[in-house]
Amino acid sequence: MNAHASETRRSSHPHSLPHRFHDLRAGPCRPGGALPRKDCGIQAGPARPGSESPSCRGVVQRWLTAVILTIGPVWLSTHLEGYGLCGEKTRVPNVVFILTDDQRWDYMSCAGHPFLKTPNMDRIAREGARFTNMFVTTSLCSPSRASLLSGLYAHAHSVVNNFTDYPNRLPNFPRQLKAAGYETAYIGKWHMNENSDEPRPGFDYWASHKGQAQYYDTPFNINGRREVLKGYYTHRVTDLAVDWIKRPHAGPFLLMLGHKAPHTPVVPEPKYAHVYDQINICYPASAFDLEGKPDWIRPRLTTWHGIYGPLWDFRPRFPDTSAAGVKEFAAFVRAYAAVIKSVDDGLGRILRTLEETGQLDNTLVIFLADNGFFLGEHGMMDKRAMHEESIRVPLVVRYPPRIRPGTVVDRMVLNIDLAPSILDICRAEPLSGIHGRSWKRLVAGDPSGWRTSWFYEYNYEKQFPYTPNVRGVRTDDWKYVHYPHGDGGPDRHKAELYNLKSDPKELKNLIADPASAAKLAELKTELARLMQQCGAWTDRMPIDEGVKDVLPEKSIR
Ligand SMILES: [Ca+2]
Repeated sequence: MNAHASETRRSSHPHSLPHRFHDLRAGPCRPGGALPRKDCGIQAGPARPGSESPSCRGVVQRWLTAVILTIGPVWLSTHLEGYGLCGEKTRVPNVVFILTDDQRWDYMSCAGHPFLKTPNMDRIAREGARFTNMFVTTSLCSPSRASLLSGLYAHAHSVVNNFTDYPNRLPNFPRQLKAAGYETAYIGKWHMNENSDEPRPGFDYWASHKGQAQYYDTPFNINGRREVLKGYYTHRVTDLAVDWIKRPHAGPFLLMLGHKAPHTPVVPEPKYAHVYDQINICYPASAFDLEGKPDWIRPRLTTWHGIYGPLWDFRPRFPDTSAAGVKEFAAFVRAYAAVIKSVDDGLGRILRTLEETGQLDNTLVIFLADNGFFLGEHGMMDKRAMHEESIRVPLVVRYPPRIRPGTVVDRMVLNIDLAPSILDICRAEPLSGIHGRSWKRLVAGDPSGWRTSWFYEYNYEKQFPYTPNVRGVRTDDWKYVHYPHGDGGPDRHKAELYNLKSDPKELKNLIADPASAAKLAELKTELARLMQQCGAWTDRMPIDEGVKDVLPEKSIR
């Protein structure tokens, strides 16, 4: 894009809310109303050269300067807005929300990965914030995606498996933003309802497909027109996203981009197909340390979701419990990392496009995944269980007006928090009656009143009979997990209790440890309290039909 075009785009993009939205924020500029609203030079968004009114100079400016020097920018960013110390045209950010499918939390170099380099994910963390304790409340694609949209737990939004669409009656954050004047787009993998690629409500632009798609040549529905996008999925959806960002936008926009990667069956593009061939990869030690673990984990070892299973066709002859079988596991892990490299390249293109169009610093960029992924830990592959590798996901966020570069948030944040946080930062109407909460103040350095516990739920799937029903509670330092049968009777499987502070890899199950009995009782009480608080009580779930050594239908793999 040439400089002139770029300048034109900037000037045609005021990022101001519709007038009716300003009315919500009308009122005195500060207690006492001494500052006329129109004369305030501070905006919630980044200062723009030449945007200050000359009348702001003088007394007001001196007062503001003193406040800024005394109290500091974080306080300002979180509080002044509440007093209406904003410009006539309060800027709201664009939102670019990028979601990967099944990327575990530590597959970013900024999270300490030993060989995967993700410079663009790292850039967002470096110039914004990285959430080191971001979790999903159900580690399964569709339920987690519906939680991201709605701010609700799965039992409340009703998408409890991968075959249910997002209910049309249910509000979500894109619709709230659209109602607030945002232009909205969804590009890429939607993954709720395997059988429909139809445009979903709330999006002005739609480019998605049925089900899981393929890494190459996926048929898309683009605003009602069907077209096979030839080539590598990650790059094709990035092309669409880049083109959409470059379009003229009359106001603020929301772009949601759903990647297929690194969902199985992983297929790296040729550029990265052999990039990690020289990396030595072993089974994790916890795969061989199952003492004290629940009984259902052992029969899982040789199934579709076990380390000795077929590994999504990376292991043609299975089960293979021999030491030599690690070579296929290693090949799978290398490919899993390689497809994330392509995602990172695409992320770089999107950041560059925002930069070139002068919109980067007025865009809330959010990068995260819908669930984590076991890579052999406790002998498991895939997700669904409540161990850390499954429930912890990456989350990096960039928005300089609100987030200091290099911020690290270590409090426990959940997928149900994204919707309220985005609406809060964009000053749109909040969703009512939801379970999640906004981390706007948390990311600005104010952790007061933040949650210290949360509960997890997963329902047994007949289509993937490798994980029981799961209910559990996690605090900063402890985790209690149990596996209800589904009939209201006593549990048939052993439960798990971990001291995460002394045992972060969850190797020593303390469920039968007399010294931990008081903690166990406390956590059981807390789990019941949290479930009751969130309307998950009485708790309904399917009957656990056990771990079965069968392969899932090909169409849903
Ligand atoms: Ca997923």
